[in-house]
Amino acid sequence: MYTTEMSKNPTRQGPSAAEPPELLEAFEARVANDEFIEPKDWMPEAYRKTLIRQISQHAHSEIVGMLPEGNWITRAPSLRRKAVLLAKVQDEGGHGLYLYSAAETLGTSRDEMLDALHSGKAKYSTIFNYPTLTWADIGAIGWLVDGAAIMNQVPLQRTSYGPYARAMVRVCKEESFHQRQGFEIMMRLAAGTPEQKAMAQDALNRWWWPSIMMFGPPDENSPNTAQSVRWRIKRETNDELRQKFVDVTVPQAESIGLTVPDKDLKWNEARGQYDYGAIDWEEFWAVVKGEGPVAKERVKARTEAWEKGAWVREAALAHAAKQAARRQKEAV
Ligand code: BYC
Repeated sequence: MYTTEMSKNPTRQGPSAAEPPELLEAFEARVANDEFIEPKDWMPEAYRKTLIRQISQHAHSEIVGMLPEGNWITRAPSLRRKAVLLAKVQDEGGHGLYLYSAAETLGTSRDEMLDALHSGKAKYSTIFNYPTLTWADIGAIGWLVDGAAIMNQVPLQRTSYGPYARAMVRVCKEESFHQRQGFEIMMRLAAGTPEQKAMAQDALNRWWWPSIMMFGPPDENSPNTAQSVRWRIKRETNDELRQKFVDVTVPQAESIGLTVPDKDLKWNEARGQYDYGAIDWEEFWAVVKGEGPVAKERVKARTEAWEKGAWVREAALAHAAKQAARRQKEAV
């Protein structure tokens, strides 16, 4: 089963005609009633597949997301910053594990999902295919990337699939600390020497547009949104979430004296929201297709980590087998 490739048609076509109408009707009614769907409940195949696609992509994003930040642990400017960053990167690893477990409840396996990541078939968030060039990038990731993640994931706490919704509760609490640590780094740099402030502004310049791309294509070009909203997998659309993120983040930038790199950004009194400039969707699709500045490096790093960790998996399995054998012996 492939996380990305497998799901294309059924998901976008909605429920298959072959599914028993009474089961489908009962399922739709439960979703409409805001009940959680649980692993052993009947669900349309396309619902299962789109969840595996989204949850596994999300899990991959968490573990690939450890790389750009992990890269700065040894270079963080103080022991406190190192400890905080180490804890944050460890949290992201934990998020990946909850999410892989949630996807496994839908009938896919960890090995299948990781195979799809390592072979380049699976997607993960475009944002992690950009490099972290300076310490300020770590601030920008926490502030903007975790900030965008929170905006996207808070509604997912009410997604219709129970295990995904429950995983999101803890993930969102942790992301909220992550966002604050990033903003605190940016705040300190922006209030520091002219060089430090310039470093913070440069990081904002490079991370702003990729961060607002993270929410996915505009609604009119988002093939999955309509069905996912109907099934209450997604509770808000890509554009709705992007707008909320812009509205919350622009005043934060202003409050620390930084400028959002968008000459068309302006408050729209009538809408009560910011208008923002055109997003470079060509760049977005190129990065989705694996052409991001450090895309190959990211997949290579994950593949090597998997291969080098083989002895740990083997040792854990051997230990579990020995324990099971001992328990069986004791039981007779
Ligand atoms: N990057 O129809 P659409 C984090 C793909 S990690 C790559 O709108 P959908 C963190 C999309 O998959 C945060 N691909 O799709 C970790 C689809 O292709 P397929 C990660 C993207 O699923 C460490 C196609 O474009 N968060 O928090 O309805 C450190 C059409 O799109 C992207 C999640 O994963 C993208 N940005 O909506 C710090 C949240 N956008 O699959 C922080 C959960 C779109 O049909 N995921 N594509 O071949 C979601 O909410 C949704 O899956 C998305 C996309 C909004 C991302």
